Amino acid sequence: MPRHPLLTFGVSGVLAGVLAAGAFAVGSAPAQAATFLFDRPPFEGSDAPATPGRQVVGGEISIPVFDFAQDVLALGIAAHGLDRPLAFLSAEAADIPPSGRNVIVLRTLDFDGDPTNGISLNAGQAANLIAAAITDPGPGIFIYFNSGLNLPRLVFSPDLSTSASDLKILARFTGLTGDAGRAAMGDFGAGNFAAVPEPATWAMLVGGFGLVGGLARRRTSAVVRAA
Ligand SMILES: [Ca+2]
Repeated sequence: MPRHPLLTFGVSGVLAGVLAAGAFAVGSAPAQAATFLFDRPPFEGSDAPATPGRQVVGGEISIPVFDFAQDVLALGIAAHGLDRPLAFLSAEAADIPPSGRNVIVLRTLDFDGDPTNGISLNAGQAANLIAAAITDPGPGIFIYFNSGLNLPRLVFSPDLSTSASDLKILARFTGLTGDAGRAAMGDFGAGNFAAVPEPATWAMLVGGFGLVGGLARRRTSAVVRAA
């Protein structure tokens, strides 16, 4: 990084402006937003691609605190084969349309809708409920409430429309357990999800923005990279 006197001066001046504007606008330090970044190929290091068929691959990260007002679950575009924009839906399984949605918060909590045999749902059963509704092939992510672990989990599927696709559990929300956790399923919104460029592209973008962008971003957000 060249240390050009004019660049240093320019950055300092802009930063001072940002800090002053922030102080006037907010009056106190803003809460720090977190971005949970999933930008590695989801089945990297597993045998799922070689032997496909509803394999739930481990390695999920734990998210103890999730701020619904500002935190983001970010998926690498190429790593997850995302060929279209993210389209959010929070709904019961019966209300999932056959196409057009690839980010789903599944509000259904029971795999068979029969409470007399217990309320039970795992990742494969959740994926089955979604696949039964969706007919348009394509990758996507969903969040469901796991009855055994008693918390929500974030899952990637290379094809939401089939019950034969492999699954990769990306994260578990360890701070959202029990009834409070089930109620919090309704708090997820479209703003909590994003598709992001791969690391190389990301680096180019940040480089394009320059040092100002990098410093500003670092000050206002924390990025948690999930392997
Ligand atoms: Ca049941």
